[in-house]
Amino acid sequence: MEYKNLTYVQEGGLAIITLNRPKAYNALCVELLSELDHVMSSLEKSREARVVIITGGSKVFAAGADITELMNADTLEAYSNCSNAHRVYDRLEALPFPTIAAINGAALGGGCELSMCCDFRIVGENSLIGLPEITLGVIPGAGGTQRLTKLVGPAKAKEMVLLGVPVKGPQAAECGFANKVVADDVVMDEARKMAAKLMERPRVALALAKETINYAVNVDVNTGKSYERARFAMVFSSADQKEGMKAFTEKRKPVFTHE
Ligand code: CO8
Repeated sequence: MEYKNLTYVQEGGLAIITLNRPKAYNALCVELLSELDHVMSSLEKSREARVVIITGGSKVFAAGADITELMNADTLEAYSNCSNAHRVYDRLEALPFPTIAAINGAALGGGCELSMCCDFRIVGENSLIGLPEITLGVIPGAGGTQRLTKLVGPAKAKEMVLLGVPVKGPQAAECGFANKVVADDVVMDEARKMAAKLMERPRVALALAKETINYAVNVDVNTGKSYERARFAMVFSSADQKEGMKAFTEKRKPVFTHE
């Protein structure tokens, strides 16, 4: 498929998705969302991808849903847009390898929600993060009320959603939204550094650890622990479990094969 609103490149194990709709600040129009959906299909099937970085480039991450497209929606259309966004965003969240949002500039509304489907967020110090939907007379509709609440707690989530005032990079890190805040011009370098470290880790254990933590967010501790037990047992069928533990006892660095 030829993409008009994003680029998708694979550099060895690193897949990089760059939202590319500069005239509309990377607003997530229906076509862009459908291209993202297509990228998810490629990534889910990929034997090569080990880490994904999503960026919007050096100026803006994404300014949310395309307001010009959404403004005349009726209730049924709004419902269907919301379901579609949930579906695509859930696919991103569930990818079986780590994902990093590299955020410069605005990550607002649906853009902020997209970044929350990633495992890590690295933000520039002048980035602008928030869910300003209330100022448009609506509420977040791509998982924001749920994911932001789990990330930063209900009080901060209510502050951000009910007031609709975005925060800058340093505050986003302080409240637990971002993993790291760095100078604007090194956001992508930092994301690449993190990706390189993650690619050294064994693929099977990474996938199972991610899946188990994602599960923890939505269930009680005992249910989560039984899920963990099953995946802990499962990881012992990987070659890297044998290698990782053997290397420790032999006092050497493990050579993981990601099998
Ligand atoms: N939709 C459509 N066009 C947009 C959007 C948007 N969300 N954001 C910016 N643009 C366009 C502007 O209209 C402008 O176009 P033009 O040059 O043709 O006039 C261009 O991008 C640049 O924007 P500004 O002139 O406003 O640039 P500034 O630097 O002054 O401001 C901001 C940048 C702060 C990003 C500002 O544009 C802004 O506040 N944008 C809207 C942010 C917002 O309210 N987002 C929430 C949208 S609603 C939403 O996301 C609900 C999600 C529902 C689920 C569905 C998910 C897909």
